[in-house]
Amino acid sequence: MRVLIYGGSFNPPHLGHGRSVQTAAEALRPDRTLLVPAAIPPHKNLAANSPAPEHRLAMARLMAEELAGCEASDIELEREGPSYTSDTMRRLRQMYPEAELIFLMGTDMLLSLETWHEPETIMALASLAVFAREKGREGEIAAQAARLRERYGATVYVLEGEPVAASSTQIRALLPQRQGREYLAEGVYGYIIRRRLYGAKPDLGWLREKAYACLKPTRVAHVRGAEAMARALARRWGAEEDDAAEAAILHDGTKKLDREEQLRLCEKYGIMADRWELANLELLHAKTGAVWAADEFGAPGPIADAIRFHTTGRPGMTPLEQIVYLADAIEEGRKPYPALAAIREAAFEDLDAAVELCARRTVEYVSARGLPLHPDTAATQAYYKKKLEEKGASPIVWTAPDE
Ligand code: DGI
Ligand code: FE
Ligand code: FE
Repeated sequence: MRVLIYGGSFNPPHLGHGRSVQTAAEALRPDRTLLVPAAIPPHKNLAANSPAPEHRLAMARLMAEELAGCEASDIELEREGPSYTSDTMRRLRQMYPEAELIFLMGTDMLLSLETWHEPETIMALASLAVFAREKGREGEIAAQAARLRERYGATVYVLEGEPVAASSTQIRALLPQRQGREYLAEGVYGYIIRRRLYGAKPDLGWLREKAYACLKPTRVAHVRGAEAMARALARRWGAEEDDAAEAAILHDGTKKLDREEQLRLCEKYGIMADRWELANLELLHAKTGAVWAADEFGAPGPIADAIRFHTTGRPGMTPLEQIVYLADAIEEGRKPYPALAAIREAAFEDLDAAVELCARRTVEYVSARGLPLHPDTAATQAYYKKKLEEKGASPIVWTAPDE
């Protein structure tokens, strides 16, 4: 039996790791392949914003699921203190008394092996495998392999093949820029975004794909329109454009759920539907959408709040909240309604005036249909009316042609 072992910080595990271990497995044909995330890597300090070992293990497991014949092992997380490879090999020897253990390592690890904790133990218990990858370092690698063989009786496999160029450091730097997804297994990327590990923000192409899959096909055009309008308003008002887009992409994510499903989400997330929301399901999706976006896609507070208040608004909205509230109401594909043109124009002139008019129109719309008015809508209209008066502006005069 042969067990291939690939240790590392896996911070995060990426497709470069995946390709390396697969290429090694093709050459060495192990019966088992283990990714072994270090709890506390002894050789280097983890970057400051590194997630807990449990997260790195969970991500290694998710990546392993997408690699044939590969699994992640928690053996280094079971131990206290630095994760010495020699201890890991002792443990693996107990688990696989008859097996050839093969420890896959990078060039620098091979070259520095003798400075590790108990290198003789590592080489006595395990064979070593290294890629002859780095151009110009083949000589160094061959010399070190020969030296370890001679001096310690080590078995060293020097493997052919050029693994993918990707580094965890580089990926960690890309994730907050909404980039880096192409270096990660799908499950790992989703895990990172959901928890916003490394300060990650979602790639918006990826997010659209995920969010649209939750919509009725007929609603996709509206959400696209809301994103475009949110972007235009964000540019106009100096808000972060991609954050506005993110909120818009997610804003109606629970809209298609029926009453029962909405209420199940309330229960799941421990939120209460108020009596207006229970009376009019149109209102509830804003509340469930916000917690859904936070839970599924890690939407941070300001974005979740913009979703939360996109239907009714609220007093004292942030610019982002105002932008999403208005973008939803005035996107290019909105079925025409009275005051649409006036709100659209106002949205680029004065955000407060536009929000006031939009809320005022909702009050009129709701009362014309005999629906109960949500107190948040009433409070929003009153708040912005007062705010306009305080800044010496007056609410937009607008009367429906038929009124
Ligand atoms: O989800 P969308 O259709 O894109 O738009 P939305 O989230 O703004 O929802 C609009 C619906 O919500 C519309 O049918 C009117 C309703 N609504 C908005 N404010 C109130 C309201 N319904 C009641 N009963 N009370 C309100 O204050
Ligand atoms: Fe909505
Ligand atoms: Fe909407």
